[in-house]
Amino acid sequence: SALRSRIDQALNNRELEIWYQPVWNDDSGYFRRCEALLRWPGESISIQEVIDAAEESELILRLGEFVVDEVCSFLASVPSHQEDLSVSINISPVQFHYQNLEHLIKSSCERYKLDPKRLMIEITERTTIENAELAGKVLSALKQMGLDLALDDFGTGYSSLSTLHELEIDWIKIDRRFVQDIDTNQNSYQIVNALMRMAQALDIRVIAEGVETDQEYATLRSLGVRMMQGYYHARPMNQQQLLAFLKG
Ligand code: G
Ligand code: G
Ligand code: MN
Ligand code: NA
Repeated sequence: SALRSRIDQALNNRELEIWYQPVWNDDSGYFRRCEALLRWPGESISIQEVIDAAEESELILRLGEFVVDEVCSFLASVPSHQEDLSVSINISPVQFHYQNLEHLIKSSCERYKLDPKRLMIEITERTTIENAELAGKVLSALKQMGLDLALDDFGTGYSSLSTLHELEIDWIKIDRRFVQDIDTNQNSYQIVNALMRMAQALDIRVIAEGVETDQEYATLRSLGVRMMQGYYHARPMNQQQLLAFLKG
């Protein structure tokens, strides 16, 4: 397709960038974790459309390699006083099928002399359904390397308690849609409340996504949420901006 060939060109010309959105930790009062997010400066097309198009071909594998390489190279270069910074990377379900993720991440960490503990993997419920068995094997290898595992967009799909348990999920990221109307919709409020209790019982940590207002922040705190990611605390930013942001 036309879009796929533009993505192909963008990869060749290194037009794509990785931006980083800091995650707020209410306990420490620090940002020490962030999510890597693909960006295409100068293009108005949404990144979701880019990912969807890339997933129809082997382009998603090249994109995936680019993201891992870029993130490892960045983390290896951060100043020594910020060496506790860690980054989570979104992984497409397609990558589990057609890419040796374990090898990709291991070799990239070796190339940049990076401790794999500084990486986290974000998968969606799609991965746990479409490739359950294969994904389980790969994820368990990655966990042995020291990576943390997060289930993204939580609450929108079909993950069961047994999935969380079997895959040894360390984090769940509560989907933005529940945060968005947590102060106006009793259902959303009760769902987040229930998710928090479940996470505590299973010893899984929680990040709330899409926190935009003071009120949402306060409500989430009252429900015991400690980690938050959203425009209220920080927007996605490029490498230079992130380093300045963390310093300031
Ligand atoms: O940042 P934004 O809201 O535009 O991202 C849109 C979607 O694209 C989100 O679902 C996000 O998870 C996904 N996404 C962003 N960066 C990456 C990436 O590097 N790899 C994959 N597979 N998905 C990404
Ligand atoms: O699917 P995933 O959770 O990986 O995507 C996260 C996306 O959410 C990022 O692409 C980011 O741009 C977007 N995002 C992060 N914080 C906010 C927020 O506070 N509001 C909105 N509307 N989007 C956000
Ligand atoms: Mn994500
Ligand atoms: Na998400």
